[in-house]
Amino acid sequence: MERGRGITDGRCFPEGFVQLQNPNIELMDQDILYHLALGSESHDLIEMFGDIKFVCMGGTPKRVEQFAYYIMEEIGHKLPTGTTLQDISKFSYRYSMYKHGMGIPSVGILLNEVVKLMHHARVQDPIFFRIGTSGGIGVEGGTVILSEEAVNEQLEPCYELSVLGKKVRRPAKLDKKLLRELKSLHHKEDPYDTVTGKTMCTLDFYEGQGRLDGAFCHFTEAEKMDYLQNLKTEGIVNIEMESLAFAAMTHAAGIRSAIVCVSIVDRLKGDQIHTPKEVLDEWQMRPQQLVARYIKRYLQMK
Ligand code: R2B
Ligand code: URA
Repeated sequence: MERGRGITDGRCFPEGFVQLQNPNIELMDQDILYHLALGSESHDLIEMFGDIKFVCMGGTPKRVEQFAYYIMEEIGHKLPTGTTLQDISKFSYRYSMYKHGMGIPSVGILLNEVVKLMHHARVQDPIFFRIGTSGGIGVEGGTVILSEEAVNEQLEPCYELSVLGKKVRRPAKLDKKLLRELKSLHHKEDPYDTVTGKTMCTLDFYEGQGRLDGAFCHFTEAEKMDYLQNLKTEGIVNIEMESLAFAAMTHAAGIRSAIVCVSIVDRLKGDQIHTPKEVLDEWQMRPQQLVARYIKRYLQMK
């Protein structure tokens, strides 16, 4: 596969523009990005979004909003008088407030539309980050985890979806250079570890992640521990619910991407999230801090 500008293991497209692998789109009078409430003719997407460099996605509106304020502070970006952060998609800034809900279907819909948005807006070489939470495997709560690759429940680095009733499998690859760069931005003074490893993506939080505390459970604690220990042996460091689609779709679109999650529970020690909210809030800032360091360094080097 050809290598592109700044793309280490994704696809190459001229000038770094995001290309769509769908000939239908160019034939349409207008492409309506329904879930983003945007259209390729109703909005000037190039003017609004053409200068985007980074897309940061998270599951909860609060986390994403917090990140937007945090990164503005970090890079010294001021909103024009009279505008607020909610106006951001109207006034063309470097980043936008995109949240997704929980799980692959939710992030999959959003990624379809955000990738199309990148294409219509003629964004060049964007970098996508997923900032999230996860359950650690032998990794204590508060640890930041950088995904080397996303794997499914069969531990294959492969996103499977049904297209016209047939299973299609796509590689769930993340950018290796970006991972190394992020890893290098961990400071030794940080009061937590930053580790790398494989991330397992599941379709369910409870039985699907081997929890004993869902509404349904038909396995024993010994079976659960056996399962989780085996995951650890296979190099899985955390479990969450979006990484497969995120990795596979950004890779297929030739977009460099990384997944930065914090562990909110060590699954080898328990299932329930006991940690007080204030502590969880502080932990959830950690992936944001790492991504902010990357963005700041990028802006300084420009
Ligand atoms: C992490 O946390 C959520 C479940 O609590 C899910 O969206 C995920 O990937
Ligand atoms: N998110 C998950 O999907 N699993 C966990 O254990 C914690 C957060």
